[in-house]
Amino acid sequence: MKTYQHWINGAHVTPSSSQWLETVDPYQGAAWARIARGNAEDANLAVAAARDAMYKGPWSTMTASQRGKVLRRIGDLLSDSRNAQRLAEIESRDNGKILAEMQGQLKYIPEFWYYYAGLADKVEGTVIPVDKADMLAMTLREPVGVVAAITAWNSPLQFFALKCAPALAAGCAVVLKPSEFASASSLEFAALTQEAGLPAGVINVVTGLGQEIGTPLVEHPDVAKITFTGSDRTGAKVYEAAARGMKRVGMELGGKSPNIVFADADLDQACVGVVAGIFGAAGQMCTAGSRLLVQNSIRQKFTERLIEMARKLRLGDPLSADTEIGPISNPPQYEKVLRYIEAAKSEGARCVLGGAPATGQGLKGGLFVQPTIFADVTNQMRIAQEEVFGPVLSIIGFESEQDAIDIGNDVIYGLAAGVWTQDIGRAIRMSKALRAGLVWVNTYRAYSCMVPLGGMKQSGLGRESGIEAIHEFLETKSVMISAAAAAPANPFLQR
Ligand code: TXE
Repeated sequence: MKTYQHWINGAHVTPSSSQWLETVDPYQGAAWARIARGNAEDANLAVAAARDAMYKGPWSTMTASQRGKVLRRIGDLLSDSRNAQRLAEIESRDNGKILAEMQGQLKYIPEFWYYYAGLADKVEGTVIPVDKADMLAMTLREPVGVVAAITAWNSPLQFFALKCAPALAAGCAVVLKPSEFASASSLEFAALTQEAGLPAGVINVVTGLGQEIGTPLVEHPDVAKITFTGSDRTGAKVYEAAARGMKRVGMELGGKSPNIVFADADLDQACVGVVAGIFGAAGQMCTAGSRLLVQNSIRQKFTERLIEMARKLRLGDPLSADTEIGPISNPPQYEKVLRYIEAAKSEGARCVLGGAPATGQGLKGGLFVQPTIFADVTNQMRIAQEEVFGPVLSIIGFESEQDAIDIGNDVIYGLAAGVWTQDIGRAIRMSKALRAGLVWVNTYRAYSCMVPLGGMKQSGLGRESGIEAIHEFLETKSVMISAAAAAPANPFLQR
């Protein structure tokens, strides 16, 4: 069994507890590696390494252009097909995401590094035409400080890029704690960044349980900013702890995104978009289009079409090229998905596809759930309000555009939304009316390193991707310089 230590200050480091956690392959249903079970002592070590790298080491004296070049080389290393394939296989094995999707993701992840490499030396302050005589006033944009990045298990390498690329471009150093369910790819990737010339201590990866090493990281006095991806419940705890230290936070939390199909839509395209939006990654996406709002006049016809397409999805070994849906990533998540299916049935939702664990040939590991569709869902049901994070779709009918807006917005979340219509006016009206951080029209699950993504309402705080993300890791400092030739006559008169 492979053993993964922490990655601190450019070296593999044994956990101070000498304890380890097993990491399970959700397809085989067996442990394939062990990771360090970190604690506060390890957190201290990693934060000290990051602080020293940021304020004393070579990172502190490198120009922004030089930092950008390192980021570019990180992108190059990820573009190397051997590295990409190795990382894709590790992540597939660790969290069950299908290899084809991982390969696609890894083809794109370098773009994040290139984008922020280019942005690193374009961070500019301003000169203010200040209303004081003999004075120069300006703003400097400075790195916020040491960043703690806490991430979830569904897309570890993607989260690594989303958080670390803008943080490093801003000049910060990072301690990343990936999920205890899928830490291997982050550790492997962190070690690879050294080959790109990233100085030791700029990226550190520590592993373990949330309470044992996540909490000490969040509470560490030398951590200035926390960037978190995970559940809204844990996010709220982290937010509270961060508030006590007046730390900056970025939160990428859950969602219950409406995917809204109007009768005037191209129904072929819409059907593919709805299936991809909920059954891609076995529904384990924060942006999953888990509520299908479909106009009543086409509801029956569209539901039949969906069932037809979803029924054919191939479940199986995530490493096999034929597989379209892999297992649920870990046992607690598997149990959670099944609990929601039962809750939906008992609330009166009509199960029109799936609704049970998937068993049979090729599904030996046991963490498979059938693609599941519930019809006759009302927006008050738990299945319509709470994040399942699995391959479970709820269908809700609506009459008018206003109905679609009201139902679409009637959840605590506001991460993403999809709209399918051929009517341009309606597309614009809907894009404006939906309370979501990202609205897709006639597409779903389209992401770009240049387009900000983040939540409204309880889906989070701040934005990842795009130019906005680098500002999340910067602090404004104002500088006022007197050019007066002589001291003021009255020392107490404010200038
Ligand atoms: O998340 P947690 P889990 C949702 C999804 C899923 C649920 C639970 O609904 O069913 O979250 O997943 C660390 N202080 N999403 O249990 O608990 C933890 O170790 C500091 C949505 O994985 O939020 C892990 O690294 N850190 C999501 C990270 O927080 C703590 C993606 C996330 O764990 C901590 C995944 C603490 N007290 C799940 N407790 C999305 N937004 O994409 C835990 N952690």
